[in-house]
Amino acid sequence: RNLYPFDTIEKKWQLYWEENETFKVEEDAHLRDSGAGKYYVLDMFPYPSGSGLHVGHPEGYTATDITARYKRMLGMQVMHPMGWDAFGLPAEQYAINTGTHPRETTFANVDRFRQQLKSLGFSFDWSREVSTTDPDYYKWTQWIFLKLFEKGLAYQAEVPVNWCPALGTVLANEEVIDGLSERGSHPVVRVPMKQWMLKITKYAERLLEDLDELDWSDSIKEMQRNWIGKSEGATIGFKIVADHLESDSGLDMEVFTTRPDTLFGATYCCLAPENDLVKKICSEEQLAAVERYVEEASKKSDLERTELQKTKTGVFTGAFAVNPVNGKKVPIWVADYVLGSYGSGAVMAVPAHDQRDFEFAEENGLDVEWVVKPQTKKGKKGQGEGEAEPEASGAFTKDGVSFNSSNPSTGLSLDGLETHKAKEAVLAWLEQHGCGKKQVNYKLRDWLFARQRYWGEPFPIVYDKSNPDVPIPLSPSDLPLTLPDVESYEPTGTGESPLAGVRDWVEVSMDGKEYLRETNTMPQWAGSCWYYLRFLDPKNQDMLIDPNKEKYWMPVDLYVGGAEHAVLHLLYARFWHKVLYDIGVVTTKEPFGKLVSQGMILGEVEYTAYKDPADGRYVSIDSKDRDLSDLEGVSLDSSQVVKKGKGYVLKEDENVLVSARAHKMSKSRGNVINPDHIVEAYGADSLRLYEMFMGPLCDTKVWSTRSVEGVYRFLGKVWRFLEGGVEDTGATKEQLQAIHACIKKVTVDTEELRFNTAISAMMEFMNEATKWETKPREACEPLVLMLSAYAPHIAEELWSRCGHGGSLAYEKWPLCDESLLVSDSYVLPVQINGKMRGKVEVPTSATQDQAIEAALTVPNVEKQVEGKEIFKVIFVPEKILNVIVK
Ligand code: ANZ
Repeated sequence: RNLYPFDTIEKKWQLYWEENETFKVEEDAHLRDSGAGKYYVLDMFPYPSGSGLHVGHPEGYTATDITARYKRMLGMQVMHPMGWDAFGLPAEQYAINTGTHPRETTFANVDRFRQQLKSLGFSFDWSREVSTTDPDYYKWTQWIFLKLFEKGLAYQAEVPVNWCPALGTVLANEEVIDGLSERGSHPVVRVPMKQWMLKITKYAERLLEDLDELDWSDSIKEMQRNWIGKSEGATIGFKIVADHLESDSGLDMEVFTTRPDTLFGATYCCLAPENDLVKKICSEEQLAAVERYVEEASKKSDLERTELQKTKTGVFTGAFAVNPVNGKKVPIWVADYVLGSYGSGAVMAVPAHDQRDFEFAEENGLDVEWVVKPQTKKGKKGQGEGEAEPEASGAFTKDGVSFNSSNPSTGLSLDGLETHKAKEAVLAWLEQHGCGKKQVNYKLRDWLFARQRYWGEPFPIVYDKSNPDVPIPLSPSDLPLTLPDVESYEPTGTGESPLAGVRDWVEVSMDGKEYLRETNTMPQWAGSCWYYLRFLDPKNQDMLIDPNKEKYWMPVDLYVGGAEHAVLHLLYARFWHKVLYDIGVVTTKEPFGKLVSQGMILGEVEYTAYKDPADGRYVSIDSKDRDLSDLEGVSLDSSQVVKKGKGYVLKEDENVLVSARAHKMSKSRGNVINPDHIVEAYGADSLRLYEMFMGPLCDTKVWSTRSVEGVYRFLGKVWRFLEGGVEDTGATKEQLQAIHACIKKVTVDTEELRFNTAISAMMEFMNEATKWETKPREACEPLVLMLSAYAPHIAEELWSRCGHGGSLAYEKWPLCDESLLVSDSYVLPVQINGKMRGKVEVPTSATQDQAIEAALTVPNVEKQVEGKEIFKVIFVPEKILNVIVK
């Protein structure tokens, strides 16, 4: 049952926008200078997967589209582009399975995505469409790589990588989950391999500092901060000694610590299994055990190794370390809770003040020495120095006051110093004696920037056949270096990419010399690191972006996308941007000014009731004497349940509480909603409106197809109201007040991305308007204009039915006339002897006497006052009238 002809209308206006290039945008210096300015609103461009759009895509895209349309109507130049992040594993996996070239798969998927996005009426400037897989595009990705290489920010290193034998490739850390590949869940092991790395660590401090000036949510900033993981501490040198080592072996170990103040409490040291020192210092007796341990550790991921709950394991190496502050010899162990890739891969262990060390010491019978105690409150007596040790149930890890920390023979004493003072004192001493220094560390690691895959950007790098260890960059004029066609997409299994098999591509001669090409490709993140720049100048053959265009449009004013990109994509893009800033390609320090993460959309609520298999009776899920796991779950339809309190109960027996849960949409669960079906049944405008009406943009929301009907009915109502156009009659005051209240609310809410409440305001307005006997232009057209940001097709159609030609996309956003909203009366609560007895409307200017007079017209008030004497009156205008009677 169609409430209005959405199908015809939507097709008509989509064609109109396309033919008229309605949303095409160019820089306009005049507009910029006149003060209206530019607005760059960007979506995280999609990976064009084989399954088409899911309802999560239109969530963010509708939000940005509303903003784009709104800003255009404010007179701004709006940049709103779309493109494809199309390199990556799935197309390649598909190629392996079917032999179809990833290029073909990608083209087909992109076509489908483009058509789907167009069917939703997004106001993209399609003339700016880019795909990361287009040689015209990846030419510049390669160009940026050459710059990174030139600046020493791209280098090769032998690093332990995540090798996945089943996929025949190396994976990035983020592609490994609990020791299994993210795609396909195949086991992953750590092996050393020569790899391209990008030196993102060099930018750690700037990436951290510049977060402060960004208009991003605190939670995402915090995630980036944690990922960068700055920690301030010290490196301290310990001499290594052992009977089996020469007395002047010169072997030293450096540890990184954030608590140099606890140095007197170090009772052992630990090396990471990967630390080169392990082999050098190990005694004959311990060798076998140590080797076995190192071998075992190589099979675990860093995550597994550092899990807090797990039992800390380790093996003694047979060697000792000498504590520089007191000359004490402590045993050196190898333990996998120490990571090879952090700090110096070695720690001094202070069991009294570090929980991991504490557990390790307990497990292995090592000493615990307390050297920090809680700060005593000032004025409290009886907690003198060296007093009773803190309870030995765990480490005391907080800051406090040092004790047991002096060495008379060197004159160093930390006793009585607060932690921060103790740190300073011990550091000064260490620096003076040349055995330690201040050190800042970051958790952030350099970025492993190579994949042994076909479907990615080739590196613009060759190797001299006679000197294959030295990478030689191509010249920028050789770009793009395009991907050759290959016979087989199967990974070679040796760690090389399928490109290695294309001999006539791999072997090149230049200036009479023979070279071999690099056969790795770049990871999928590469293309998405800078796409927001190419949109601004997509066809430029001579440079990545024209500096004037960059200056005009950057930075991105609003960037909307999934929270799953909180660290990797957003950190990588910021890193590249800063490099481009340093070489003068961009003029802003940061790419994305404001960032908003949309919430996830979960599948329809699933209801389950529980039955006793013995007697077939339903059991309420809150019944305490039954364990649900003995019961049989029965899926219910939403028509079989009713809401009761906070939960749902069976319709046929309201005592039976059932479980109601929403799950992430997934193919395997069968709860994926295809947006195409919603568009077919209700139209694109309803889908857009529904996705915004579900709840606040950033919240997790639960899909309900039944509720799409609700917004659809609203649009039907608007249609019936205005399909015949408006009337050129004057509007009444009430009508004007209704529309201006609506303008006020919708404007503020749209500005602040509170789209759900903006829609409610338009619905409220319609509830009023349908009661009107006239349809004055002045009071109706503003609704059409505002609605056009949300439901553009129906709005365009109604606009033309209101007698206008062309599109409303560049009409002025309605302005609220505040003077209409200032009310000349208010509702005053009336109390008699402090008890609420009624309410009365009084003029804003009402005096106390006028207020009493008005109050007495309320029967309930009159009754209370009748025959009594008014003893006292308390009148607070706009708030309360309290009459005391006797
Ligand atoms: C001694 C000590 C005493 C420590 C104490 C802490 C408390 P963040 O904040 O994460 O930087 N550490 C150093 N290198 C390590 C490695 N490669 N693998 C595992 N742990 C390592 O933590 C730094 C602290 O983690 C360092 O400070 C060190 O333990 C440990 F009361 O040194 B601490």
